[in-house]
Amino acid sequence: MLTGKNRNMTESDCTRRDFLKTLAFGAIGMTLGGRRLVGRVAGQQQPNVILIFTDDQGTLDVNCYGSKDLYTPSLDRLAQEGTRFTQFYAGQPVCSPSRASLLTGRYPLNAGVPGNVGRRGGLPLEQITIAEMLKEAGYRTALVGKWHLGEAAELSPLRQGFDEFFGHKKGCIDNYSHFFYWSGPNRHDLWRNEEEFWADGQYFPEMVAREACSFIEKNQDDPFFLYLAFNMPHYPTQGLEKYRRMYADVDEPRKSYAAFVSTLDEKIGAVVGKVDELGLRENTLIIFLSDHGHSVEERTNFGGGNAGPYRGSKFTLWEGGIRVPCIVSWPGRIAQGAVRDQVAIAADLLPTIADYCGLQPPDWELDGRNIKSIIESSQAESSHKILYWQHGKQWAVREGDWKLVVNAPPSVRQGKELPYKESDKVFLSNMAQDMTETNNLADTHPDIVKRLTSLHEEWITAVRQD
Ligand SMILES: [Ca+2]
Repeated sequence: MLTGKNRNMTESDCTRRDFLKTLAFGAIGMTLGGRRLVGRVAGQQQPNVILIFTDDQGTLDVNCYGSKDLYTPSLDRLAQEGTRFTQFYAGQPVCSPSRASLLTGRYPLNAGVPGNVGRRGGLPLEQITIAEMLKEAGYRTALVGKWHLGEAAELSPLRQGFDEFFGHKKGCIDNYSHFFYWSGPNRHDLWRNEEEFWADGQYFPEMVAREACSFIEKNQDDPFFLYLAFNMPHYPTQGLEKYRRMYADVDEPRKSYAAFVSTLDEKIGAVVGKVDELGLRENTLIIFLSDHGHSVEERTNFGGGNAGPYRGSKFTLWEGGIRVPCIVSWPGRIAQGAVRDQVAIAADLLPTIADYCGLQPPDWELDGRNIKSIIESSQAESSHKILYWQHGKQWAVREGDWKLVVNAPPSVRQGKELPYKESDKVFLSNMAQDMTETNNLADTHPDIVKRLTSLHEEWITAVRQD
């Protein structure tokens, strides 16, 4: 493992950067003079990469995923112009660890972020992010939107490979005052790089889209990486008025949530539209996914998202907590209008992006696997035989079609509480026969429960660093 928890920050940062240099320059024996070509596979063009990460968007909360009541033309079009996954998983059902997993290509525990980050802590500097990988390969990099991986200046996105940062550092903000109101003292939380940025009354989603478009325009002649981490449809659900009107006849909490999803869709459309307008689309890999399932917290009016037949929501390891919409689009390179049913996970995106960008495969320890072959073929084998999750006391293992969920709380399906017995704390499902996790097979298949339990024990022993 690349960890250096006992070193102080400056030393570990240097060590990490030296390591990156060794990795990048040593991998193909090039000299410092060839920086732009470092680590690249000869002759391959470097595409731009836009990674769109949405916040608390439910499993089916894009029309093309099955929510027929939504208006999401931009995401539906992205799916038509790309390949859509039906069994794509988040690393955890909550914001910070899911983000850490996405950016590092590791399980959250291996990325040093086991749970949500508060005023202290964050993504350890020795972790290597997609931004660092691409920056070393000559990309201009930016985070626009939500960070939630450390509030301290020492844990800034600028210390994790991003040349530029515009957005907020905490879990959520009011979209007009840019204050965090949800625990402790109310605090303003809008930043341009490490400078506090005041923009009273300006609608944050519009600012995010504008910043993203401006970054793309500024860097249109050079390869860029844009991590576009929208804070929508996370509460407070403050959709644009035209969408509130559009859903006027829908009941709450769906009404406010849906209006915010359509606002999100519009802003994604504005950014993709900018890529089209500049003629960059055929040289830009666009990836869209949500950070985990929809919220049923009080602050989101106890729901609004749609996980369809799936059980559970945010904070749970049932499918509705971790199965997320995911679309990859690169016209000319990736099949359009295609659907993939193979299992994949957010940590897979780092090595996959590396491959598409013509970089040598990362040779530090990753949990994610390159899924380019799956993106290219519905017949390719899944890159994972086994997947693991840990969220507080909850844990889950998926091995092929078998999924064991332990200590998950009682849950909802389409707003209704599902029956839950004490014995359901150990819940075994066969996903090929019952993706809804309705019938607990633990009693009838104790051998499988035992095998998946030992897989979990081996894994947790290997990853736990405390
Ligand atoms: Ca979230």
